[in-house]
Amino acid sequence: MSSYTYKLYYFNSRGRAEMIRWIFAAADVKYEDIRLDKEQWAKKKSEMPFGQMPVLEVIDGNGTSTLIAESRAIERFLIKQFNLDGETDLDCAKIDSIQEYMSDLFRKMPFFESDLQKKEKLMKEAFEGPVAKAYEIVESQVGSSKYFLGEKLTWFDLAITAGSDVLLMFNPNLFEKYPKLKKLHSTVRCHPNISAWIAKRPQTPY
Ligand SMILES: N[C@@H](CCC(=O)N[C@@H](CS)C(=O)NCC(=O)O)C(=O)O
Repeated sequence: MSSYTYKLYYFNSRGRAEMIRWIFAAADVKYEDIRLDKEQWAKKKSEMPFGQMPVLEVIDGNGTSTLIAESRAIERFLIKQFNLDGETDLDCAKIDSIQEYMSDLFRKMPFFESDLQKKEKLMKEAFEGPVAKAYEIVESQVGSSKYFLGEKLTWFDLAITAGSDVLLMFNPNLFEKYPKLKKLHSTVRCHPNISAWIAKRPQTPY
């Protein structure tokens, strides 16, 4: 188990920090979940490596502190620390591959469109087109085991579940045609450490 202590800096929202929080939850590792408001962030921004959050502060046994910026870098570091990757290099590559594909999909989603009418139209098109295609592909790769790659919970199970939670806010019928993904989503959300986190996390709109 890790000998580091951790402080995670982000806003009071799920956003780009939630997957990191799920990784801590799955591994049952304690950390300080520091949520800054706008005023606190204005004072802290210049201390952060790239002037953005999330940032993970890692403090080793000698008290030496390292700041890690970029959500993906933080996730990868913790996945290694807490052994949440696939069991073999090939399994790791399989989940990297599918996650990169899903990340492209998420980057193209119109989450931040400010024109609400336009957003509704773009969302409908996205769910009928690229989302349906991606979920069909992932569904075809889900086997009969407990998690995506067998009996071991990996970060991909966390990523697809947390990602689907975001899509479900816009389309509650997301899983209509994808029973295996629906089951995986429910299995991960019912994992004792994840369900405990979901129950106790601060309630925020996104
Ligand atoms: N690529 C970065 C993007 C980080 C990012 O855009 N952070 C936003 C919040 S989601 C931020 O810090 N905004 C405040 C600012 O730039 O002052 C990551 O994935 O961590």
